[in-house]
Amino acid sequence: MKEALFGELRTALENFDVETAKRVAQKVIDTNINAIDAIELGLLPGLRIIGNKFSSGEYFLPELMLGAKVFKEAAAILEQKMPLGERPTKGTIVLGTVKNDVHDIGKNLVGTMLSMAGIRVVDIGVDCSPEKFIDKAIEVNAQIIGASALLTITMEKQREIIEVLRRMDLKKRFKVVVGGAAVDETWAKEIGADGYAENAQEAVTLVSSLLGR
Ligand code: B1M
Repeated sequence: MKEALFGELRTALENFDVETAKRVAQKVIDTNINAIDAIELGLLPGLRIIGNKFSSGEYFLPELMLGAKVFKEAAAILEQKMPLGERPTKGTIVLGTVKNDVHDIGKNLVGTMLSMAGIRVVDIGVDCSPEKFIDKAIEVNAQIIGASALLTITMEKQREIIEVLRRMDLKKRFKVVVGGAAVDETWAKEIGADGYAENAQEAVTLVSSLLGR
């Protein structure tokens, strides 16, 4: 049953069929199937297929945008069912996508999973300058700044956040974690980040351990 529904989600995404994707997402909820599995095993593989077709030149930007729209609308239904983390919160992270980068699907997923783990997430959106991350972290008294980057031309902005923190003598006050398809562990070490997570689950483990739990 659940494999069939995950397959339907993947196909709906591949066909840019938003109504079917939403209907199947609702069925996942109604039948008490794990919403995270539905995202990871249904929606994400569909999005990956679209991304690969974009890489190979079969698809162009409009298809990429349509795919993202179908993903977001179906994921919004699935995310409603995810349990919120226990209270009080374990700590606060300011989470955003770096300057000149508008990809937010992965960041949102990371934010949802962190919230579910009881971590307070202050999401500052996309296209965020280093100053925006830092000002917000000061304002909400966060322990961690999380920066997502999906493009090789924007990953450099993660380094900038750390450089600005050093210039402001705030590097010791905030831990910086990085992620996103463009980056890896080696990059995180090179720029002096406090951690790298490959996916949302790893982000929860990393952030929880940096918060000392
Ligand atoms: Co864009 N795009 N895109 N795109 N897009 C990629 C990233 C690309 C790899 C596609 C490709 O060529 N195969 C490519 C980048 C190439 C590169 O630089 N290496 C690319 C390009 C080139 C572009 C444009 C430049 C295209 C153009 O205009 N010609 C343009 C750039 C716009 C901009 O940002 N300035 C562009 C635009 C777009 C859309 C707007 C159409 C849309 C985004 C919509 C949105 O997000 N609201 C889009 C999409 C959908 C993609 C792909 C297909 C899917 C990205 C995604 O959401 N993946 C993508 C291809 C791909 O990645 N296979 C692609 C699913 C998501 C769950 O994964 O974001 O990796 P991800 O997040 C993961 C982990 O990385 C990690 O956890 C998440 C969950 O597991 N993670 C973190 C993420 N952030 C983290 C932060 C953490 C920790 C972990 O701590 C803080």
